Amino acid sequence: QKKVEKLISRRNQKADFYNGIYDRYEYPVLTREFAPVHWRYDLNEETNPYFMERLGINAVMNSGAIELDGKYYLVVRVEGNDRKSFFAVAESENGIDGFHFWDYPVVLPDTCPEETNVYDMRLTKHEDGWIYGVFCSESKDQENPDLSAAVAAAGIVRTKDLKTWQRLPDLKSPSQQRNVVLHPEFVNGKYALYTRPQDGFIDAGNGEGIGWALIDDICHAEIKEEKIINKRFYHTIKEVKNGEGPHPIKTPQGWLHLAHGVRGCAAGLRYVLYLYMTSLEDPTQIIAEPAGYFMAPIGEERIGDVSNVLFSNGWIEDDNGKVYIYYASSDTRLHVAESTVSQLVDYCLHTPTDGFRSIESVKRIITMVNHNKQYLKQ
Ligand code: M1P
Repeated sequence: QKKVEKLISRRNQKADFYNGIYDRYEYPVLTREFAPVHWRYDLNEETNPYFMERLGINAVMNSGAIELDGKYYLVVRVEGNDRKSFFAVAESENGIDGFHFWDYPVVLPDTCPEETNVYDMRLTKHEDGWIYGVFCSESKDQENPDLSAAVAAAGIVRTKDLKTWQRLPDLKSPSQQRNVVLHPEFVNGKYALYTRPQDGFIDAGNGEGIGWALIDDICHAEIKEEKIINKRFYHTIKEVKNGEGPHPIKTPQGWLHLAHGVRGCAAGLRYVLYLYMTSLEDPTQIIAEPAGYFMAPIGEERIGDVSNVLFSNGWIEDDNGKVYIYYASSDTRLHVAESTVSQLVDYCLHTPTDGFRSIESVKRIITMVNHNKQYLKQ
């Protein structure tokens, strides 16, 4: 208990990392060691004479994030030793340290008997007054004899207080879906979803990238038309897959998006984070997309259950324009990075786009060097 309390009360500080775009923090905001003792141990000496851990926690990671009445809340993906993920709320006064779990994990209404696993909730405070959570609902693919064959669908819940959750029917979609996110505003009087159509449970296959769909009725959500708004490209950080992170932040210059991109390499899949912007008038139109990644795993972030992965499904913009980005490393632990809306927009609008060829990258550096000559000391 003392060890857990020590972790919770540990003050976090900015790490010695610089790129002018965001600051990293020295310590993860949550690790599996933060899980309450009373989740894991039977505290009765008679029934647990060896004081043995009964319900181990394997990892805490991909978390939805929201600010409510000045407090910072995460709806955390917690994974038990039994491989099952579930959601649990953790709260903090300042968004960078002091995160502690509520006494009980979230109990989602059990409306889908075939559902095996749930994870990666995106939270959206929608203008209709509800807080929505859209998450991946995973089931065994009953039509495929392969024991590992699974189906991913988007589960939808809503709440007013993160305590009582109302479950709505899963999103109806012509394809499997993961990384589905609800846009915070109505568009043409409809709900709008960022989607990620995929052929299989793991493979995006012919799913071309991040999609967009307007939904008539969120209580019976169905994709009737889906438009790909952020495509994958050969020899980029999102060649194999991509997916929307949290819902975009509205800025005077456009909607600011955080997403993950995946590429293959000899070590397996490499997941990095990238930013892009879409138009306020037409959120399906990209207006800026810097080349390459915004954030990639470094140091201890590189190693974990699924190494070489950064993943984010939560960020919070506070009243002063600060942005707290909650990102998980290697499907194992959760960190925070800090920036501002104005830095992130500047990054998007003034970082060169991808030239898709080495020669174009060289040309960009030459332009930079020539521009900088006048500022270099002789
Ligand atoms: O293991 C890395 C990530 O893989 C999946 O993301 P995607 O659907 O884009 O491939 C998810 O299972 C995610 O939770 C996980 O972090």
